[in-house]
Amino acid sequence: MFNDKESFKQHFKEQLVSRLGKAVEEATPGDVYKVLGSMVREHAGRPWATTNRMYRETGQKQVYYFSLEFLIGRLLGNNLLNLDLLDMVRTGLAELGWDWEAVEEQETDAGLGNGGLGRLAACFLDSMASLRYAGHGCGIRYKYGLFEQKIIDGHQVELPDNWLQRGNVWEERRADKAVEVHFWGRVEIAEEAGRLVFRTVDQERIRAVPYDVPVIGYSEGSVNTLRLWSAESVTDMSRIGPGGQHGYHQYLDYNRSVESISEFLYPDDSAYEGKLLRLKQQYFLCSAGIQSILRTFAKLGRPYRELPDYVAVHINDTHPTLVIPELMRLLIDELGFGWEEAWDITSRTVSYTNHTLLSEALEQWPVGMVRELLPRVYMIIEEINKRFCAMLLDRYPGDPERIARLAIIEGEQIRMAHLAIAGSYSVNGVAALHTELLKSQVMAPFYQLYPERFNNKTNGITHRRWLLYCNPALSGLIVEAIGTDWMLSPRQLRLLEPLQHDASFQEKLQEIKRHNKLRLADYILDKQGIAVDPDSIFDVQVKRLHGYKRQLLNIMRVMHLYNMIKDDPTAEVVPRTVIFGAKAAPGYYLAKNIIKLIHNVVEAVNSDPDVSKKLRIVFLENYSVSLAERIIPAADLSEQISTAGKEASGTGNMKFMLNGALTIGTLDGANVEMHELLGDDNMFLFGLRAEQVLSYYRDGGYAAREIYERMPDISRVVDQLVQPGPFCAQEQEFIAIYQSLLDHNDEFFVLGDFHSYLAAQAAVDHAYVDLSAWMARAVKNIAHAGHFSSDATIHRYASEIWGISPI
Ligand code: 26V
Repeated sequence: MFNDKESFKQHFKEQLVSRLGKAVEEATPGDVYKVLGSMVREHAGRPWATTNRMYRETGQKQVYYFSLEFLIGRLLGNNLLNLDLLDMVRTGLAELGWDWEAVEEQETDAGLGNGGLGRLAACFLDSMASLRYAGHGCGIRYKYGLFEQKIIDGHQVELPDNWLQRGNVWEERRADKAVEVHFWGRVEIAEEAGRLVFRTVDQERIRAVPYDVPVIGYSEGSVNTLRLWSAESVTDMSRIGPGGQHGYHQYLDYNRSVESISEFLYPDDSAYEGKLLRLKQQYFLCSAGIQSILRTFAKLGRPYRELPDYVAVHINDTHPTLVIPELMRLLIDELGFGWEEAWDITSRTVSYTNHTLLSEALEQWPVGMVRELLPRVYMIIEEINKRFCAMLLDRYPGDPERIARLAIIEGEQIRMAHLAIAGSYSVNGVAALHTELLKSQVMAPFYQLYPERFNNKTNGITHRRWLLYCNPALSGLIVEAIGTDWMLSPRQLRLLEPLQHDASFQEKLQEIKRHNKLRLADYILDKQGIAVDPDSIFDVQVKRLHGYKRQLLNIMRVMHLYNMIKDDPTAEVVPRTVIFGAKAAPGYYLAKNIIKLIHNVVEAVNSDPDVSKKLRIVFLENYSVSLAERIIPAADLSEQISTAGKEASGTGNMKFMLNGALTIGTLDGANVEMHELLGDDNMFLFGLRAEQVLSYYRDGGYAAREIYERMPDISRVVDQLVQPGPFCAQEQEFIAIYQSLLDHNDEFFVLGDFHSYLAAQAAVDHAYVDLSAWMARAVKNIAHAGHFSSDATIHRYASEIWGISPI
């Protein structure tokens, strides 16, 4: 049906009628999306089956990437791109009178993630399929994804993201592959044939039903599977729960409680909260996923002790750490293994990635909660801890402090990172600096214990979605210049480097950037009613709102700039459009206060005729994958300004670089590696280094109030947070921010880095005035961005952690 354009058009028209029962003229863009999506899904059916059969028949090692989050966004355009059908379909639709963009916009984002961690999982799926690795995703089919953000009077309001409302053409429900997951109950221990056997009775039974989504690799890649689990009631209602109650009302209660498990994604990526429902989600995913893996493995007819030769289970942060005790439980209780052998199998199967250094995000589950909800799993965790501590006592006799620091259970808490490290064979950080800090600070005693387990895998992004798909004009220019090899080997983008100073190439690049800026400007005008100047610097910070990411530093320099222009309206200012996009966790008060502050500044700046000629501020509502695809190609300047040592890697930084934006940033996360590639001239660095930040935390010596008192430009801005004036209608409106800076000594060094940031911004202005030199830097950035392809990252995971090769 996709052999050529004419047959596509023919087929598409027939399908419109036969699937919808409508005449072609009656079809809406929504109809067109649905029919086209179904056709693409069907087209992928054959290669999907072929991939699966090959995996079955060759028995090659399979990787299962467990993640509570997969932030995949839209699939239609990306799937067509990977199938090499995008151009043909676009033209075919146009000839039938349909506008591709309008059709594409019909697809609701699959927003099953909070931010970087979930998006990384999505990029990895794309790379694994495209490079023909046997790697699959294992996650939850949340009924509601990350909340939709509405801004009302400058405040964030969260609305439910009912992304499945209009159906999902990509998923296949596989009722035949359902498994059961059990909660609560009590463990009965008996002796049978000289060994202890454990049976848990009186449990609540849940049916886990997988919905499979094909992950279509690029250009003859594999079609792997993203398996998303949904919680349902068991079908035989006779024995649904403790005591086997079975009244009608009990059933309805049970039903509601079951469905809540896969109801919504937790929207908090800032502070860990020990919520029972979240623990249920984690165990639900782990148990269903591991059972399904063991079923598939059983069909190979190999002994279970060979599991690590055929299966790798990777956990995306500690959220799926319960795969470790769950695999132990199944091996011991269901398959009859002894402890030692089960432990050997498990810890040679599981590997773990850490994504954060922030102590408030490290997961710890209360012992009481785990013991009640998962009694048998808790027993196993306790035994793991007991044996682990015995080993430590052996190794560090007379050092009880060290043992307490390493223990998995400490006080009444289970430390999930400790369990993840103890029960896996590989622990990796996500950028060089991050991994070094893990080894030297956060996880130092573990690094001393198991140095061979620690390794770095710097994050990456898929250039297919983040260049080929979202910036077709730039892709076209690159093809014109260096051919198409880079599409399969993104490092070949290096071939652009000689064109850095080529005037004609620069000009074309500039034209494309301008075109993308105009497209974004249209969107901004349409959505927010703000007119922006496409010749101004598009200065962009889009990412989750968090103290350490320092959107506050950015908006305070805008306030400062406003003050400068008001003081001297004739001052020379290089025009800027400062663009923000950010969701705040619903319970994160300070973050929400910063969103309100940004909106007040938007009001003050954009409505002031002195200021708004040179400066416009925009806050784009509901930042998401599809919005990122529109914003990033249009950016001139990428704001990556986190407090050094706090951002594990960042991946937005890489997307901007690939699309020819220059970075203003700190030496944090993967910015450090960008700087190594680009040098001082091609990046605007500023601020404290990670060691300085560390030494302030360790030894003190940072005094925010002193800076405030010494620096009139800083105190002026800080005071404007609480005094009625341009940015503050009611007195004390931003007292929380004010206090975080002065009373709590500015945890993230906003004031400490303020002048250094201003200096870097001045260097940006200076650089932008010479557009040709700016474009030369942009070319250099694009030329080096292939380094951050998730293909390269995945090759390293495959060879250095999972031990697999492409087919
Ligand atoms: C934290 C929590 C805390 C407990 C409740 C649920 C929840 C959900 C998500 C998170 C966020 C985990 C950390 C995270 O997203 N890290 C980001 O990972 C990116 C990919 O490695 C990396 O680029 C970012 O720098 C890092 O912040």
